[in-house]
Amino acid sequence: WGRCQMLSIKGINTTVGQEQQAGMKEKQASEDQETHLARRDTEALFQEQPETGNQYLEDTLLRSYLKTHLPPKVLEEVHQDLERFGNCLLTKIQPLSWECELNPPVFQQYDAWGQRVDHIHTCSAWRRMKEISAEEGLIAEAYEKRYSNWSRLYQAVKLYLFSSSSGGFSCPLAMTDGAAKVIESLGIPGSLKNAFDRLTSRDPEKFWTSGQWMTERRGGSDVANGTETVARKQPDGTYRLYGFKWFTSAADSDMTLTLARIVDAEGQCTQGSRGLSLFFLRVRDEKGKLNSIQVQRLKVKLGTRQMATAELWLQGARAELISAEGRGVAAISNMLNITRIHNVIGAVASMRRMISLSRDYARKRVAFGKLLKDHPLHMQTIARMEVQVRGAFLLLMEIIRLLGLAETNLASEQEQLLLRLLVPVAKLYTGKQASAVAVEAMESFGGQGYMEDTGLPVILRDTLVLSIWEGTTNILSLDVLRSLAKSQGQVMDAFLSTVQKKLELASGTEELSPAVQRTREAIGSLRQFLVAAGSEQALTMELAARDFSYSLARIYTG
Ligand code: UCC
Repeated sequence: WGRCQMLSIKGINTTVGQEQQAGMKEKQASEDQETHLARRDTEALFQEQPETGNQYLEDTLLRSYLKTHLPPKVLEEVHQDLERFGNCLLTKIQPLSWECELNPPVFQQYDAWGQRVDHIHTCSAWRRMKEISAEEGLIAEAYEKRYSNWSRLYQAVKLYLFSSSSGGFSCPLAMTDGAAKVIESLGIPGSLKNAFDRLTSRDPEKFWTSGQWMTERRGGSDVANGTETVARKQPDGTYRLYGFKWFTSAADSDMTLTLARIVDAEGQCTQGSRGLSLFFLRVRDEKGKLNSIQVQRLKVKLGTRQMATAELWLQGARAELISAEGRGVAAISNMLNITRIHNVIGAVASMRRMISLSRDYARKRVAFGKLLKDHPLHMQTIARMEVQVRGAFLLLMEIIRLLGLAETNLASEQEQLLLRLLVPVAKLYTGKQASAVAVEAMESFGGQGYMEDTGLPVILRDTLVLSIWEGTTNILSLDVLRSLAKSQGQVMDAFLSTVQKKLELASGTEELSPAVQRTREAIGSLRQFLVAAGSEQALTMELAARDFSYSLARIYTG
């Protein structure tokens, strides 16, 4: 169009002066057109950014769950705090989270004068996250038990809201919670009182985070055979640890729990799981000097780049034995179950965030002459994701409810068994769900979803780890079988009778009858499978472990 205009100007008969004038006019017109075009081109690329408001207020399922389950007095107090926290996330914490992404940790091995310093530099936003975690009681809440069995739920809801705005700080919090849980389950021995107080402190000056060093060079799943680290007893009763920890998340943590094999007087140690014991150690002393540890390097990861994950050489790190000798795996399983629950929190939070953004975008973005929200196929896709996240959310809340009961000695034996079974089931299922939902939700932004600076790829990358760390899907499926074997099938009895009760309640509601029917059929198949598998070799159950666990997750969620 601009070119045509220029040609028509050129075609006008003129005198010399007029020609000059016409030349200027031509130039001006062409510039105007170009500017106009350029602006129009850019404008055509403008799209309104998807946003969320207060994540607590906007989460109707969360609010309805709290209203249904919390005692009114607790609800009133919790509601006020969560509304305030939701605003704080929006205005203060989310910007910090982006800063953490833009300023990942940097490892400095030597100082300018050649001295080995092994310093991990973290950004100020990351350090601020630590302070906020203390101030908000993100760990403390669960241990103070102000609201008895509901304190765990309250804490989990705050973590759920915090998770997708935390810039990766959820990871150290998961391990901190796990470490506090282990120490609490040991009866808070005198030597660990200071650590426990700090892990559960609301004072940013006092607050500590913990690591969980389980993964060594020979692998992270087969802990029993992969752990090479040895512990040598010292005359004062402490131990010195020697070994290589291959994947230590949040390496800037203040303390850690870790496994090692105690060496006897002859220098021998027991191999396998029975040779592993659990140790507590401080990573640095008061002056910041590493505890006979060398940082080999930081890991280069697909996601969770905000957080320093390191390879560490333990070269005689001073540590305290905190489990019975040879009971390390059983002792650290208290930590694992907590970090696995945090993993579920992260999975549900990630799905919720992606869908919230997707929904908002559908209200703003026009394509084919109407808003995305008015395209039925688009809405069907979002609705399917919404069903996934709602199911996952309710499964998460159920686990937290059971955990709260167990921690306040209010859980029946059946509830404790159910908790043991549902933790690996939920971890393995929601980890996979979250990855699938994050990919699907990304697509709902079209090509924009693939653009790095929208922040959406960050969410995807950080979500993909959820099915890997804290036990992969297959390892967790085997843990489901472990819980069956250890309880001699009682976890299944607890599962089936609880589901049966829920179905009886649901069958009173007419609209739910097709869902009730389908769930009953699924249970029928599950029972048949269990009977058939009972007469087969162990391999049958092992091969079926993943599908079996998925069935448990779907039935319970249903
Ligand atoms: O460290 C990592 C990264 C940190 C980042 C964390 C951030 C998370 C944040 C999320 C927020 C968004 S990743 C490291 C992950 N590694 C794992 O998860 C380990 C995976 N491997 C396993 O889980 C294995 O299956 C092992 C280690 C448990 C297998 O060991 P064993 O020794 O071969 O297993 P056993 O012999 O079956 O179990 C030993 C004892 C048994 O008790 P007893 O001796 O009384 O019969 C088991 O019943 O431990 C007990 N046990 C458990 N008890 C084992 N697992 C459990 C459990 N889950 N709950 C209760």
